[in-house]
Amino acid sequence: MLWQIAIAVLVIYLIRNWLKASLLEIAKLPGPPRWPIVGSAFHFIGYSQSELFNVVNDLPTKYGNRVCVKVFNRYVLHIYNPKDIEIILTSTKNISKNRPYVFMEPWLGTGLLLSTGAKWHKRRKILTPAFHFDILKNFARVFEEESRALVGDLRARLQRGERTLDVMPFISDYTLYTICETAMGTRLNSENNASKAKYKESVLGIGYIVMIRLSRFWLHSDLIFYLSSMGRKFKKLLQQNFSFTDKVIEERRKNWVETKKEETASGKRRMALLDLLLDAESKGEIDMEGIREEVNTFMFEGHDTTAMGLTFALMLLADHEDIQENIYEECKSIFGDSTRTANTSDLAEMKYLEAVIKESLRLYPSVPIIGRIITEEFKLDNISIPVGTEIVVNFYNLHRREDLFPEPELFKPERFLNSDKMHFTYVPFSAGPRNCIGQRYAMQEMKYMLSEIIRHFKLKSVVKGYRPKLTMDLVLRSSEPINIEFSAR
Ligand code: HEM
Ligand SMILES: *[C@@H]1O[C@H](CO)[C@@H](O)[C@H](O)[C@H]1NC(C)=O
Ligand SMILES: *[C@@H]1O[C@H](CO)[C@@H](O)[C@H](O)[C@H]1NC(C)=O
Ligand SMILES: *[C@@H]1O[C@H](CO)[C@@H](O)[C@H](O)[C@H]1NC(C)=O
Ligand SMILES: *[C@@H]1O[C@H](CO)[C@@H](O)[C@H](O)[C@H]1NC(C)=O
Ligand SMILES: CC(=O)N[C@H]1CO[C@H](CO)[C@@H](O)[C@@H]1O
Repeated sequence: MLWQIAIAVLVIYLIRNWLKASLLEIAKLPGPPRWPIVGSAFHFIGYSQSELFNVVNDLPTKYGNRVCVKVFNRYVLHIYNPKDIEIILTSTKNISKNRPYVFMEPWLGTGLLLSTGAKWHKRRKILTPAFHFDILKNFARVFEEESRALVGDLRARLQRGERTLDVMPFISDYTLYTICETAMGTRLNSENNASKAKYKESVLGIGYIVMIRLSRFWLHSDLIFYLSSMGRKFKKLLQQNFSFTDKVIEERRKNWVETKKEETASGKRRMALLDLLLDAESKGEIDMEGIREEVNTFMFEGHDTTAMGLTFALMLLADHEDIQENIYEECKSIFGDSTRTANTSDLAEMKYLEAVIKESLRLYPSVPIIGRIITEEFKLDNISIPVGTEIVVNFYNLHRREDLFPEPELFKPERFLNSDKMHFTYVPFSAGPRNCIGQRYAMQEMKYMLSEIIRHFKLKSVVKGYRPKLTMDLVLRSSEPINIEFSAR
């Protein structure tokens, strides 16, 4: 008798929930087929990581510019209209991150990227000075050295007869050196070569596992996930990862007291990001766990995004020799016959190169998709969006909307020459309070490296017009190597 009542109560509860949910206005929006209770959970199962990226990108083609995906009792709203995107990105209230980010937490902690509320505010305040214009100027020396070293490395390869190069792993070594030396004040060398390689490997592994976990709802529970082989592997990867960051922190801590004395004495205050964190620690504003979160966050965001940005830019340039020539001519007008490395005032003159980078980030935004969870009810036109709804903003699709960017698949830097400001139709660095804190840093680094490469080499694609299969975790990736042929100018 008792269990019969229990079942009856359960059924009534489920029906009531189902009715209530189906009355929601967002539930009436188009989306993949929904089943009772599970919703569209099965729509995303059984795909590889790269197929999954395609399934997500097909949503607007199939269902329009506001798509509702129901997964069990969660509603995920995918938006593609600039106006809707503006409302979400400029909101100062609903700035919490959604589910995929939660799966990243064991790794990035609640560092700047993932945190919310008061903690996020406080951290953003501590860290914003690390990207001040004057600090970036101080980084110029590192950017110059590293872009020169990169060219030297490429030259040495050519002399050994290695003309073709898989660019992604090569470039990401340099962006990792650069973030370590600028933000962390720690120089990587052959001594920590092995832990660097392991670190990069674990970043890729972690990203892969998070995405697969996302598409398999039964792995969403921590209990089940950590019992699975994937969860165990995840744990192992995290440890490799932590040992590398811990080394970087320890090294800086050793040198920090000395450096601080010296710099205060010489009146030269150059607080790199990690210095700011150590300084905040001495004032009791952050603890070691907090420092580790931020170092992991910045080490990852600061090297992987620019590495992918540079990789896709090089791929597109290799296919467009005329655009390479335009960059070369621009450099020639700036440097004449001099072979000196660029400095910051030279970079300011590289307008064409800037348009090239922007166009490349339009087609291949390093962070292709972001998400939020709504903490206060609001309206999109006449549709009310209840608390708890997850919002997904897909920059990759937005940037390829034919009505916003005619012939969207074509690589045309001219789009960004003398163009009006693109109001929320082009947002590779996001916008609003949670925009990319490293935006200027990233543009500077990419300009340094690309100009130095194009000044010294001609690039050719191994297969003309080749476009790799894409995949994503937090960052947009190619699931196949991108090989480019280099020859000296
Ligand atoms: C091409 C390069 C880059 C692109 C396209 C890019 C893009 C983005 C985007 C779209 C976001 C918003 C993420 C979200 O709302 O979930 C973001 C946030 C962030 N980025 Fe970048 N990024 C780049 C380079 C960098 C670099 C070089 C750094 C550090 C040195 C960095 C550090 C961060 C941090 C810490 C956040 C979180 C900010 C916050 O929530 O307050 N990024 N980035
Ligand atoms: C977020 O909260 C604010 C303040 O309550 C509200 O006005 C706004 O419409 C909400 N949603 C968005 C996406 O801005
Ligand atoms: C770093 O390790 C890789 C292999 O993991 C090796 O090919 C490379 O030569 C090493 N570089 C240095 C500077 O030791
Ligand atoms: C960059 O180099 C040029 C030419 O040597 C020089 O005129 C300019 O002042 C330099 N700018 C900076 C910021 O060092
Ligand atoms: C919102 O407005 C559109 C047309 O303006 C209409 O088609 C739609 O049914 C309305 N939705 C709701 C939930 O009222
Ligand atoms: C925070 C954390 O788990 N750190 C670990 C990093 O990895 C080393 C060994 O690889 C462990 O000793 C740390 O405890």
